[in-house]
Amino acid sequence: MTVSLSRHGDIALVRLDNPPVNALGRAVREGLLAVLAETEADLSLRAVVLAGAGKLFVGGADIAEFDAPPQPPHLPEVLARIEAARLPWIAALHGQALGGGLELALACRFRVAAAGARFALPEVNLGLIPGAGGTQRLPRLIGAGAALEMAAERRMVSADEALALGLVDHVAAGQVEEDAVAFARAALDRPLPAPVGARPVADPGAAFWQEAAARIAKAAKGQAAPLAALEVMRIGVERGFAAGSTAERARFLALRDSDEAAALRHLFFAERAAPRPAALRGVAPVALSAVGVVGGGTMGAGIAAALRNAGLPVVLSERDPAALERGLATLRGIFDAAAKRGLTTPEEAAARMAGVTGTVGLHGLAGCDLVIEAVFEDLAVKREVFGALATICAPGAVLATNTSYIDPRLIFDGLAGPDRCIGLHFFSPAQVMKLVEIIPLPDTSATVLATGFDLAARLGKVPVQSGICDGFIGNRILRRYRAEAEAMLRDGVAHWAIDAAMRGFGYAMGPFEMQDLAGLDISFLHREAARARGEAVPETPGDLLVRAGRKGQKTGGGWYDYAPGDRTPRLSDKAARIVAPLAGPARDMAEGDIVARLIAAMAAEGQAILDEGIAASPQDIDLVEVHGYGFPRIKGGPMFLTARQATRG
Ligand code: T1G
Repeated sequence: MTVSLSRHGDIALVRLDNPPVNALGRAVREGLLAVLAETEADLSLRAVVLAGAGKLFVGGADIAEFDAPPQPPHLPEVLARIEAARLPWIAALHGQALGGGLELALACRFRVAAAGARFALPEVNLGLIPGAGGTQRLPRLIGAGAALEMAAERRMVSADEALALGLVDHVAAGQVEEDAVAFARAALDRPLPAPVGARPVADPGAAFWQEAAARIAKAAKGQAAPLAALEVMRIGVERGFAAGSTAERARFLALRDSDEAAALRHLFFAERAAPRPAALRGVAPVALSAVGVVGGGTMGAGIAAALRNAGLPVVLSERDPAALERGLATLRGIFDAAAKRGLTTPEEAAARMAGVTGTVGLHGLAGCDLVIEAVFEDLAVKREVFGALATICAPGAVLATNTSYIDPRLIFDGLAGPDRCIGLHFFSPAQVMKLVEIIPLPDTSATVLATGFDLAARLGKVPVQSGICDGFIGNRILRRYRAEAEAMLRDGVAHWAIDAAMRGFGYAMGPFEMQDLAGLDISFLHREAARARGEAVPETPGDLLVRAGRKGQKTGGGWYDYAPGDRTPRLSDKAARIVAPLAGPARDMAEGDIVARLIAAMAAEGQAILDEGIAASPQDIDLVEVHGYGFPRIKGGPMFLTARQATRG
């Protein structure tokens, strides 16, 4: 029963039970109307307490409904009828009340929160605004300033903050339902406050709205929803609840149909499906009590930091005391920087560092349940490490390589216990980047694969399983992206025009700026190694630049020039002269055409990756691009964007 009704004397108790998050789907909305009618008709009742079953009150409207037209009864109408009811409703709020769940609580006459309850309007994360009165009722309870922080700026408030703000009327000492019933009885002995929607709201004035608009627009980074929330809230404050509600509904419906909201919904569900592949349902991972990391360079230290941030003890191994000291210093620097930025406290930073044991050589890793290798990208070096680990670590210890492009089958070839070997490809900086490509080998056991996914989930990362091919999923698509960009160069399109187009699309930087940041010599060495193997690898503009000593930012110039200590790319006549032999006669290309051609190349490579079974779904490819390569989130990913454009014709 999604909406049940019981009676505590003259107080009705309505309980929502729609696992897993009591989303306000159609059945719940119909159920609410049914119990509303029943309680209104029951003259023995004096009030209604509304609660949620399970771990939280309500997680919001049912997002899964948004890909289809809205179905009645519509949430704003259901809430308006609750608000106007003869009987006052009292919301008993535990866990979280999010989005439509908070809006439901706002339609009640009172709100009682369990200690530890939290409240937010996260619709902007989905490219939406609150669509059921949140932008109108909230300012009438807590003022426009705090309401705007919640509706447009992702502010979440605790039960105590909510009490201080006036968002809730009482914080329960005990069981929230019982407290709410007692609260209802006491409230009935006093004159009732007006329904929230009928309460007055102070207008903070034009200067407030202008300053807030500038602040929100800057933070929105091209997203439409946050500013829309401000605009409809302002209408409601300046012109009244009815006008504001009409404006809110119109803007909500328009955003609900937008490409941006569809993209963010696509990622919302993809991100929740990623840590739980169906094939691993019911497979228990290896219990991890200590994790070893081999290599204290940028990647190794980042991985160690991510492990510590998740509370896992780490043994960091390096080949000699000096290298170990450098690795530990890098790791300490990561924690200290997080404390300096206020992401953690200095005490927490020290505790995270205290959970790291440094060791020279590999024997100190003997007690680890999982060892992640992050040494130099050289097959012989990696093979030597794992050859030793296979004898040092317990037979059931999981051995993982962080290789970004070497075939893991070559790394583990001939090793005892092949079922415990796996690839875990982290992205730098590993303590920040969410993507982990999980690369099983033919013999990798389901338990070890489940351990990879479980580890990614514990680290708060987005795991994507990849088959074995050159570059796995992400670097293979990156190679195709770069090749297409260089093909456009040969067609005469300027590299700075290509970069500008991709920055306009939403990337932090274009493909050539990205090469300057990462260093042109890395892919140059790959091409040279392939040439040395006798493969026919045509000369590229990148080769010409590296041969001329222009490796990117690290040499003060690559595709662009860089002033010392300044990462701002400046157009370089020298670079233009160097690549001229491989560039076609100059021609213009519209930004939209540049973007379309590069996205099409990425999607074509993605389709090939799907056809080869390297990736399991288009969603996985989009997760790789968004969480590993900076694909703009509000565009959804190359596979989503291409499919949506195809349906739009
Ligand atoms: N609708 C539909 N399904 C949802 C859902 C929702 N609102 N929230 C979660 N799920 C599914 C999720 O896909 C997963 O499914 C399962 O529940 C567990 O989720 C009108 C328009 C609530 C904090 O944005 O933040 O209200 O993979 O793994 O870690 O103004 O889910 O198991 O099949 O995340 O315990 C606004 C979104 C909606 C909140 C729980 N609300 N959800 O976290 O579980 S729009 C949100 C969350 C709206 C109104 C507007 C989290 C959570 P499956 P989970 P969790």
